[in-house]
Amino acid sequence: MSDTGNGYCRATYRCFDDKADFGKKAASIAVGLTVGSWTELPESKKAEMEKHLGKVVSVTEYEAGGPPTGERCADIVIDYPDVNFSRDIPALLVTVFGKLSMDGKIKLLDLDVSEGFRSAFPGPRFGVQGVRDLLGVRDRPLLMSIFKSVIGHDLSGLKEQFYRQALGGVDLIKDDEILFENPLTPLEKRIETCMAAAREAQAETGQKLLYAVNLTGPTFKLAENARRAVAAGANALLFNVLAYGYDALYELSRDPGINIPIAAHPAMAGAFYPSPHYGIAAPLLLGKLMRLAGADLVLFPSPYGSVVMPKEENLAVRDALLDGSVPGRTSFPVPSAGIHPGLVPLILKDFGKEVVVNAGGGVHGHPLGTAAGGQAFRQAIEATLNGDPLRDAAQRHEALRAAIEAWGVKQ
Ligand code: 1AE
Repeated sequence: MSDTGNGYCRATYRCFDDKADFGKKAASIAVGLTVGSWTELPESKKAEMEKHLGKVVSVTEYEAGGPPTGERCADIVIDYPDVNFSRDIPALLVTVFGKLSMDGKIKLLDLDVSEGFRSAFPGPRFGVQGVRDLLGVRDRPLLMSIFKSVIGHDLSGLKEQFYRQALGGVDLIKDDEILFENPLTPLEKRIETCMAAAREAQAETGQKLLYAVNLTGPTFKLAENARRAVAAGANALLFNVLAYGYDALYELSRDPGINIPIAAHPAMAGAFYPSPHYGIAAPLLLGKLMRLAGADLVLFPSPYGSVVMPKEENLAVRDALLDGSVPGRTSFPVPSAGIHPGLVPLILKDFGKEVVVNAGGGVHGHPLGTAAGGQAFRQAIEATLNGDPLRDAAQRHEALRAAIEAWGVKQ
């Protein structure tokens, strides 16, 4: 998120309308979301209220038949004075897109916060470098696998599944986001069991591993539950950010008692970003705001797999998470959903080394089993980094060969 640096936070919208005067629309947003009314104010009052008034920065119109959807629309940029809102993400969002989100066809495309606003946000505690340091892996993309078939399973079933994933050489294992507090695998027991499996696997593989346990429960209990998780030996958290709100992530990420990385899950993101007409654009929703709120890793649908996000948007999410010109640590991009080893060359081509390759079905659905699933991914990553076509590498690696036979290779 670039900074405006001048005491204003800048919002960019795309507004669709067949007939509207977009200049007037922009002016009514700038006034309506700040001082309420302007022309009716006496001159003496205007001087007093000036510092609270939103400013229209630009209005760029597209006539019908033009980009981006063929409908008549305009990109409207408005600056909002910091003095109007407190330094928290809910206040910012309610100011720039509270009532406005319900006022016709309008989408929030982007936000650039002021230096003053940003100064309240330390950002990710670990970020890309911190996660790499914890794992001791610096020279390759990371590999994460996702627990599957967890509901209704007990601790021994979970332990077995964890161990097999770990044996495959993954760097991180995340809970399924739909695994909540439950009598069969309660939080502390789950952590103790899985971390014991991680130690057993480490004795075999020599590899460190982060287990992102799903942090759940009522909002006001999250911090307490996270501290319980840390006390039980958790070394990472998974968090459904959009269900709770960015502010919950912000509070967790800066809590001194919760000093482990947090992976943000994108559950519910589809209610916000896919429409061209409504909602919040993916690079802001899953990129800038997640990083600002303190996510160390951010999962989002990839352009390759089963829950598809257009590639241009995907790469913009990546850029928002990794942009080195933005103050604070970078967040690891985790393009996800429907990922299998045959997609690794595409992922690395688009994301380079700073990416977490993440798969559930692509690990557990491997024809030779879960451990072979992880191995196939590691083999695919190594081959791609060495410039080896996957089909050539598959001649030397049984796990990769079986994966390619099952899922193919995508160019
Ligand atoms: C976009 C989130 C992906 C996710 O959480 C998940 O569980 C993916 O599973 P697979 O890899 O599609 O089986």
